[in-house]
Amino acid sequence: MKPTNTLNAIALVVALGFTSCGKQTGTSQAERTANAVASYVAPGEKDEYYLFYSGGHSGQVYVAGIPSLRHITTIPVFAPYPGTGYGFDDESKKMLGDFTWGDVHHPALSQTNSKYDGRWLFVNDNANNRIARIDLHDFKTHQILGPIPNSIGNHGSSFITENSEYILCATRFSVPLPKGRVADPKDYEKEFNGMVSGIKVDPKTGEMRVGWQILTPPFDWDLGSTGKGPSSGWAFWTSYNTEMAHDTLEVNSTQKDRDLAAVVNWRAAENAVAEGKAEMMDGVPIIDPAKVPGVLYFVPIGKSPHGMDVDPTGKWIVAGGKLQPATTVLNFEKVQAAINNKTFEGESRGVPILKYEAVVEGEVPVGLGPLHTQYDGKGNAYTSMFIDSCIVKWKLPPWTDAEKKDLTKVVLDKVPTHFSTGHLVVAGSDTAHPYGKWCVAMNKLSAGRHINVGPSQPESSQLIDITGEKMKMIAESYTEPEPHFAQILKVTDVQPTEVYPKDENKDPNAVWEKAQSGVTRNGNQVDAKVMAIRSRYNPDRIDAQVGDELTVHVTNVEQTRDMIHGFGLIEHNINMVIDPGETKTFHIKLTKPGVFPFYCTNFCSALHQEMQGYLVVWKPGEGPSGASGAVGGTK
Ligand code: RUQ
Ligand code: CUA
Repeated sequence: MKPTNTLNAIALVVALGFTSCGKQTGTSQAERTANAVASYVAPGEKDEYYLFYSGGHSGQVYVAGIPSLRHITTIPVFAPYPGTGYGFDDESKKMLGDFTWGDVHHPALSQTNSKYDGRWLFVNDNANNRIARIDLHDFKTHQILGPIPNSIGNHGSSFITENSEYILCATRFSVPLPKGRVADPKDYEKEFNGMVSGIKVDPKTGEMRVGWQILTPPFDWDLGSTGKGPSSGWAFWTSYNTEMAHDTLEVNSTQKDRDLAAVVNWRAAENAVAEGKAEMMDGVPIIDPAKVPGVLYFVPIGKSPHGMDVDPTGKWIVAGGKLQPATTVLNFEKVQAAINNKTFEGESRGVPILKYEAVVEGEVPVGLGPLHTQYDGKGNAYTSMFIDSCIVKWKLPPWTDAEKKDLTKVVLDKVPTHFSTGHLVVAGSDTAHPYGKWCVAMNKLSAGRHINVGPSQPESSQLIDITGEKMKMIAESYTEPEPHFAQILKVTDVQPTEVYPKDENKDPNAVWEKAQSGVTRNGNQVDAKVMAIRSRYNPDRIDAQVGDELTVHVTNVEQTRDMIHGFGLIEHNINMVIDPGETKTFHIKLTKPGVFPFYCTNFCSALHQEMQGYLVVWKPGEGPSGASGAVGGTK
């Protein structure tokens, strides 16, 4: 079919509301009971898995339990979150920089030997070109890297390598480089550049830094995946807009019958940089693939694809072509052979394009709008169908001759979803050892699936049991906006701390007993070291003057699980939440005289309400001890 015809056909299908998956049939009472039991986590019992899902433009990561699908916590990342005081204390404020939002897309759990190691969770920010690290030892954000130089629209990440050596990223948008240079978008093809970035991860601390970058044509890079086993050291991304259009992309970027995927040899990139083959731009070594052969190749794949997923064996790479009713399965062995034998069908900006017929294993007719594929480690693939609204289970190669002749034979099962499933996640799919068992479909449109709460309709996710031959729809739940992908981790594969042990608190301003606490003045700098304990602050009075720079360090000296204290300061936009054993600091310039109460925001005891104090801001020259009035409060 010609592209326009395909588009028309799809438009017609969408307009008619026809889906090949059909409507979900009513479930019998016995099935309802069985499904309810399967997802029921009784009071006092706990879930078996964590679901970490991206919160899109809410800037956060959400944690739900599986199988209950209950929302358990929110991990604030790129946006302030008053619930945990994130974005109010000095440290988290500094991490957020000047931004108050991010667009979280694809979380990645750290891996060792292609298995989740329960150490870190990385997430990318499509909007402000950043990447963040959440430490699973306390489920908090500890680093935000970026904006990444020479990179715009950090969408094609976070894809982690088998031993967490790198987070690999590719740009969704292209601009003239270096950043800040201006060229007319009409000269897009000539003047604009995309980029692949290797973000190096410190194996001990998880600290990230920009390692190197590879210059690419201005295609819009989309989802990617890293290699393992035979494809170890490689990474893959789909793209749209290989037409290199700069306007009306809906039409102009859907002209060609195929788009190009990137095949990146990241080990070769690392070596090329070590051998001095890169040039510096904005402090980063950049490889021009036209000058350094062997680092980057292109492969034609289905039209306007989205997901690109390497299977657990590392042999098969599946791309979903949203505007083609099939997934494209690439054979990595054939990719290697085509590279070695130079079986090319052209080039783009000096980068060879591998011949499609030489690398493809087959096009599996899964239905309309294949978007993203996951694996159970038992030879099965699960693809989300955006247009058909369903999940399709199909069999990975190797295929029999009969199957090869008619690939409809490898399509095993379909389960309807509601509606327009974007992403799906199978537990552990991106490792060499998936947990299997559960699949979560993250639906783009809930379209009336929840009780009516007005036009801003909540998203929905659905839990599917994939243990049997046929998939089983088990449960459905509200999802925070806007899920773009998720990771599932077995609860027993991570051991988060429940309090910060006192002897691990290295904050020089921590105070553990009354004698250490107090207020001191140095010029116009007023420093308060406050101890928080059930249910009082010590000191509970801070005196200062208008014009002073006030720094307050609050230590929660509790070593008891869930004994959290807060510090809310009236009319100063200060809200800190301090976990047991933690010290947090805020800094403000005092600009208005008055008496401002501060109080504990977290319910901590029967006398929680009594946990309060006063910040007394005197007019200059006034105060209890004259012009420099700063007292330590009551002891
Ligand atoms: S993505 S649809 Cu980053 Cu698929 Cu959102
Ligand atoms: Cu401390 Cu409430």
